[in-house]
Amino acid sequence: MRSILIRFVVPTLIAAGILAFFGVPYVERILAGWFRGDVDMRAQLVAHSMEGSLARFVERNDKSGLARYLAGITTDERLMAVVVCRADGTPYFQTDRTPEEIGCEALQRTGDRGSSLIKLEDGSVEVSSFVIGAADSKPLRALLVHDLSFIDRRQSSARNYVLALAGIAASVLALTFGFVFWLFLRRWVRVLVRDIRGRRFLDDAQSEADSRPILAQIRHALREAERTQRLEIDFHENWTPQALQQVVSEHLRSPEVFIVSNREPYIHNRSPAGPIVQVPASGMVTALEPIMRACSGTWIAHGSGTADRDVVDSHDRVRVPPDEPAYTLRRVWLTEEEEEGFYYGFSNEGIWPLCHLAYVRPAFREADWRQYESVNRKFAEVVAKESESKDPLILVQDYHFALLPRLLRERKPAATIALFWHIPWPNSETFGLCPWKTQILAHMLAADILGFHTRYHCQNFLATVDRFLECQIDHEHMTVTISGHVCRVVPYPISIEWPPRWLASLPDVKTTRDAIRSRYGIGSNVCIGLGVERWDFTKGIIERFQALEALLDKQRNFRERLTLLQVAAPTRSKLPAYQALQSQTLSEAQRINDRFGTGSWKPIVLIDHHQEPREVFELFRAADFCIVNSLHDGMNLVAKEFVAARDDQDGVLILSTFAGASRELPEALLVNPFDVGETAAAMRIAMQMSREERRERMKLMRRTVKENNVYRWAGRMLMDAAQMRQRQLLSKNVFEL
Ligand code: GDG
Repeated sequence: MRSILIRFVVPTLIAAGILAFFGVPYVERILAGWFRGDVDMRAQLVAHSMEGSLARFVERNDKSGLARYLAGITTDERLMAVVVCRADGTPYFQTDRTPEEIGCEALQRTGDRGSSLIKLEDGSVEVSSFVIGAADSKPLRALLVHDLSFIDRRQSSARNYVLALAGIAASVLALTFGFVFWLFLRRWVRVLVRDIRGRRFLDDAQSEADSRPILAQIRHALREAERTQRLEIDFHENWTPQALQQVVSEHLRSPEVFIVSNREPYIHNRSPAGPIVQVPASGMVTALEPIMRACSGTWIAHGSGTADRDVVDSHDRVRVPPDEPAYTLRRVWLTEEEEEGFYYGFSNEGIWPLCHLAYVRPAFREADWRQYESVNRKFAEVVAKESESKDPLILVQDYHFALLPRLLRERKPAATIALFWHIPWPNSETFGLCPWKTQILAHMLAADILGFHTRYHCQNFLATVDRFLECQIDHEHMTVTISGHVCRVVPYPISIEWPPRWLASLPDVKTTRDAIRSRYGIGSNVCIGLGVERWDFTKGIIERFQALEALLDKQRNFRERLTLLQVAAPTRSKLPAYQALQSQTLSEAQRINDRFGTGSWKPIVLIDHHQEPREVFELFRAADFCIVNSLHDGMNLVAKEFVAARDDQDGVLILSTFAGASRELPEALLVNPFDVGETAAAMRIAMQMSREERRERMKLMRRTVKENNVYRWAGRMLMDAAQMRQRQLLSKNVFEL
């Protein structure tokens, strides 16, 4: 109702006021003109009828007769007085009501036959004159004084009438507009509510266009706007932190931005020299850190470092990055039992193997599930407490927080919530193994946006929802409607920052390569194959070793000519599957080195500890080829980082077809990681590839990674979030009316 007042009634009243302000003086001027015209005409008539009689009285010098005659005439309320003047301008006679200010000198203003408006103290008079008697006989002149106060009276009545009329007309108009608009809106509200609830609001409304043309037009306009925005994103070539900042301030209008993840972007660990900061080996952190720098929001994560508690303030907050603070890290503390059940148990022994087809059996334990639920609730509480606005933008990360969207929605109904799933989503049959599948799916669908790396993962998710939940799925627009809430399922291929900031401090490729060779004892005639990952069974490290063994086995001429430099950053080392992988990796590396190694040459150099990001990029620049043969991987950022590191346009990428990155980088040598022979052949081809072909392939891949960098990934997701916010605002406005 308030908006009807603002949009219709107030403007109409303002328009009426303006009309009255300018219209009333105009009407007054017109009326005054008319009345004065009347007075002039009347004066001429009176003069005409008096002329003869006056001449006779003057001729006879009959002043008393003249007085009686004029007294009769001046009883007319509008003819106030008559003054008769001699030829020399002295008064001959004047009637009783002649105003003091009027005398024969007024003749100078009127001339012999004319009139003039004279303002007196208590009103205006019109004075007209005419000649009495023959023109040659020193004639007398008569002045007729007409009272004009009736014009003022009539003007004031006319003004009141005009004002009253304008007021009544404006009120009637405003009420009519308001009423008609209200009737329309009532109808729209019904239609919109139904459509929003039924998720068709922005869907194709072609069939309804005829019956609801206005609504169809709104939909059309919104769809057009969305398409333009999407084109803007898709064809915007130069995605930078500044462009991302612009999206945040212009499209999202700088709301509170939160990222929630298990892994924190900076870990403080104790050391003899005091707390030291570590950047964890995590693709998710690598991708999100630049967004937080751009948005300067709050990142909420599990405080897992040994010195994490030592550096936070009384609210468990610390500003990061430590050397150039740009955003807030809010740490959440977990007990040992919570970490055990939530992180190691349900997340990494349950969901991780469930979602990766690496043939490690998932373990689902009731106690782990309970901890998973309670830690998700704990994080929801922290977000609600940290957020001051009622509609923050919350970007939830990964499979550790599948329950968070609903838990957040219960606490912040107006929030815009996006959950990004960094790992693959399996087919419905596989996901069906999870005993709590329906709870997980229902909680996830409370998000506004669910993001996966590839369309294929989105389709797997929709098929899973279709199989296990009662809901409406629109496959064309990739939306799921459940209990009136619409959730969009969208592919956002994640990426890396461009250019990676670590490159700035590194020397040229040749110098870097020499440094690495001498650091790891690799001869100058030996090719460097590189593997960099968390020490995880999904990454295919053992299969890589087997492929190397097969190559050296079959092609003796490659012995002493190739060394695989393998970074394996320890991760989840408490878990039996990871312990088994670590010892298998160590023994396989040892076995292969023992089998083929000669003198100073070793086929495998295993770096079994965490590297600083700068060291990782040093290795990328030193390698002849980089091998990413994950058995299953949501995206894989190592592949993209290797490409970004090679500004010399050299180096070959071997990439698993089961990594999401293979969809974007077809110029890599694509391999089936389960096919040891094919992977071995790819290593051989990489070593034998001509410089020209390496350059061509690398150029194409660099262009792809540069254009599809992490800012575009974030920009697309944030733009979609902005659209969801616009829709929420629209429907909120509609409900409020
Ligand atoms: C998940 C998904 C998805 C590796 N070793 C060290 C180190 N790293 C860095 C790499 C890279 C990151 O860790 C690994 O990223 P990935 O994408 O390869 O893999 P996940 O950690 O499994 O990430 C994956 C990703 O989320 C993003 O959505 O692509 O599919 O599984 O940045 O350089 N970094 C440091 N020291 C190391 O020793 N500092």
